[in-house]
Amino acid sequence: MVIKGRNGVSMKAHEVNFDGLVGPSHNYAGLSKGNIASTNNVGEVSNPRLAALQGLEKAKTLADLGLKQGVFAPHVRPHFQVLKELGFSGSETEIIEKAFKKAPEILAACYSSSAMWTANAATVSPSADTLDKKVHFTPANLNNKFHRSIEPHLTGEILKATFKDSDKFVHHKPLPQTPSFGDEGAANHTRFCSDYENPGVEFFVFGRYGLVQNKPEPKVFPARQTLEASQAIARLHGLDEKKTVFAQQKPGVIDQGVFHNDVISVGNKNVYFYHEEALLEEQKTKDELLKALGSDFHFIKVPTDKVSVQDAVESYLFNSQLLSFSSDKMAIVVPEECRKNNNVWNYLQELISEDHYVKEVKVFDVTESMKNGGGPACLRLRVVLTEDELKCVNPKTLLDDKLYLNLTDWVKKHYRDRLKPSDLSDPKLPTEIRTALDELTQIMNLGSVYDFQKS
Ligand code: SUG
Repeated sequence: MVIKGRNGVSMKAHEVNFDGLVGPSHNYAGLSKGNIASTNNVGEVSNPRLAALQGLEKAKTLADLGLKQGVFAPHVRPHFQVLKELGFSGSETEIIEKAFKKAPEILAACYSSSAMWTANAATVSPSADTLDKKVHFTPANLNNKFHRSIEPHLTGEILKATFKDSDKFVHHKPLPQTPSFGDEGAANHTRFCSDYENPGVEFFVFGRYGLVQNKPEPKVFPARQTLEASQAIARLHGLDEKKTVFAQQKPGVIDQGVFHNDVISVGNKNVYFYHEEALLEEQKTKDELLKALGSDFHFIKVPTDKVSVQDAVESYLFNSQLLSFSSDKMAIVVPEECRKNNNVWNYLQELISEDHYVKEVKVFDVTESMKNGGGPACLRLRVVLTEDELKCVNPKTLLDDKLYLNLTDWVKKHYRDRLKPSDLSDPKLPTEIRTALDELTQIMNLGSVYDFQKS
């Protein structure tokens, strides 16, 4: 049945996955302490062209299967403004030369293509959940890592260029840039619902308290998301307190490499797929979720004796996408690395033969992203939109055959197939990137979203 809202407008809603297009400077700089893949692959030669094509292939395959799929443009790199703010002066060539010589780690951070992991771009609340019945966006401040803390401003601009209509979409500023309000966006946020158009339960998982002392927290690696940040977002978005649940991640698993909750659990509709070690207070959280949703909730708990936390971190089993292909059938989209881990692969076979909802495994090769700790779920931001709201999205950001062809041609024309750390000193690279991105803004009708197009 199609629900009709005010003025007879269709209120049916869809989950639209917006995948981050990998940027032309994708490289392995080992920038993310606590993210084991990033640390382990530091200095390796990357292939930006392959990385971008792998991402597009995943998005297109899912679009061809009938799912709604969008794309977010990459950020421009290097971030010259930040390099200047850090005291590097002169012409752009001189800035690069000096930074490479004196502080290559700063240059690498300012060259990172990390905005590709759009699960960290923002937290999004669909209109069915918010007080003013508009879709709310808050770009994540990402202040735990320098290379990511330089993303929020442009992320906000790209979101505004994609979701323009102020009658339907509300864009908030990122939270204050201080560790107490560390916010990593949708990587620690899940929305449960009986159907996308119905009011849902918004579930925020945090790694530590930002302002309250003497609370459990990890000892080895940083916890990036704070409770205070999650609470602020819930307030800003006008969420119903009775339908909002907060829970802490187990600090010990962060110390084993689970730097975001989406490395240890994933949810879709009324299904929560999670590892036994994911939550500090598992039963309490489940009770709260059940009460808040007030209808059938299906919990799939993966036990440690079948899949260890180490298996989960190596394979990224939980950094999967749980996607609804019909009202009662879901598929789990996993990275190729899941096939290579026997425990995980055996578990997945068991899951699809026994589970009532999850009926299929779809495997994708996103190795280039995985080597920096980003699996299928990191590469997408979920935005639930009614059909009416979907009509107001910039159509050139929604993936169809034509956009896919344009984007793959564009990648093949502009991207290098090899990038090693010393290549970041190449004075030709910034111009190469700007030429590519200038063309992209036309393909995706983004306007002059990049600073270099404004001067
Ligand atoms: O923030 N990696 C990203 C991976 C983000 C994954 N996102 C989610 N789980 N939602 C990060 O750690 C590595 C970049 C480098 O080392 O060059 C990096 O930023």
